[in-house]
Amino acid sequence: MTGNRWMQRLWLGAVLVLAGCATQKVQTPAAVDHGLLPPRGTTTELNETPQQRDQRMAWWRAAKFGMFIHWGVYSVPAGTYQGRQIPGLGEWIMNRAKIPCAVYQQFAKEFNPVQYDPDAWAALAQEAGMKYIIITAKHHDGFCMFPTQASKWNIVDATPYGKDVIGPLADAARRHGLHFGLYYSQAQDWNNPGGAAIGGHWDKAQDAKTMDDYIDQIAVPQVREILTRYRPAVLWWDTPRDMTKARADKLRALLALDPGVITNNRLGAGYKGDTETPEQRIPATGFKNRDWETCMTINGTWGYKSYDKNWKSSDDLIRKLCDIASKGGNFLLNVGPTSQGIIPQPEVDRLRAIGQWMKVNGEAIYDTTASPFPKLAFGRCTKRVTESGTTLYLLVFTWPSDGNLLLPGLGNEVTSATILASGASLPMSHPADGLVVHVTGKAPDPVVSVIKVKIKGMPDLSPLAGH
Ligand code: H79
Repeated sequence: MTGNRWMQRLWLGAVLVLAGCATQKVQTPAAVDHGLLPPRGTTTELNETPQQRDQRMAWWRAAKFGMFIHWGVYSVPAGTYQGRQIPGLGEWIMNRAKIPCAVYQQFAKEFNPVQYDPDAWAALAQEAGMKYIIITAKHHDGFCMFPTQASKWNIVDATPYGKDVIGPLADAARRHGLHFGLYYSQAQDWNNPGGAAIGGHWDKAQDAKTMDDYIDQIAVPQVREILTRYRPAVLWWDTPRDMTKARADKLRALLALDPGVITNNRLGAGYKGDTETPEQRIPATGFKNRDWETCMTINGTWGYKSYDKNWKSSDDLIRKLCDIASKGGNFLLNVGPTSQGIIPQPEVDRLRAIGQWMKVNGEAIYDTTASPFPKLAFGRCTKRVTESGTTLYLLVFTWPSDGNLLLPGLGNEVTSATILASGASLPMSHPADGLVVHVTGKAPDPVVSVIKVKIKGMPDLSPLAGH
């Protein structure tokens, strides 16, 4: 850390102390220390200008690929309760099997992730080519993976492990140059009384308080804790069941604690947040004027299930990443660690395979925007527009048997076409129906080969494009 940065920190510290003493109001944006993160803007979505919003979203838009981590007490039963394999998502086991609160809480006594190695997780994300990590601070079972003053139902007070796992991962992520975000299930809570439950409560302990009590006594204080303690770059809400405007407003007001934070569209009460969040699916097209992120599992569950072997192939995942990037979105790909603190090997293997591809071809993914073409016979495309022109990255899923990669309707003057991996130049021709890049032999990459095409100006497509 440079001397300058220390001075800045000292100054920030002084402001924080003064702000804390003088008033109970939230800190001014200037008082927010982002650690190793770049500045995340200075104002909330309520009153920011489009330019400020672009600045706040810039790192996220460039990142394209992130790691989702679903980790909690549900990794102890790992999909099995009373000898029965419970269908559905691993993290939903308490709800699906209607496990009484007192019984479910016993699982915490077996949550002891002594093999947890946050640096290894961050290194794995980095090796995969991911640029951010988002971990479940609290899922629908209400269990906090961080110490909290609001409830004893947390990793420090309720498990033999007895230590925070969020802070060490935040530090490790930042050491590896990754942005760090938190998932917080704000409405559903099946253990802290008064929390919502999709399908309704099944244990009278859940009725001991109202949902307003739950929001005031659990959700609001805990979101305040995580925003101030870990400074997440993303706050990922989920399942806004029974979120009235009054309830949502109390949580939304907390975002002023870190106005640079990026939130999704799942707070509730009609708040749009910053990002659309298609879950387990890739939309047919991107979203008009909206940032978006597909979140997806590698097998069929978010939280660890010992017997779910329904693994997507690494080839499939690489193509999904390309598909998403070609539509202007981000890919938030999940891992579900065990109660020992281990990311299952099939997930590690797939992330490494994606990383191998990204090491060679990442230029075609990071900091790109959506394809200008509605449809391409050979695969997908991304683009990067700069003052000196546009680079198109052709993501070739199907290597053409006739050797022709047609960009329908593209009228621009072309500067060059190369194979990204080797730099080899490729001949081109410009027939009436678009631009054709000519390739020979077999695909340079067995999964997705990338051709880099530089053109002058912005893509200029005739009305015939895509027809
Ligand atoms: O955290 C992961 C999921 O647990 C969470 N979002 C991702 C990121 C999620 N919670 N709810 N849902 C997604 C959608 C709700 C699905 C439901 Fe069901 C259908 C609830 C009841 C019926 C799935 C099937 C869960 C129980 C049965």
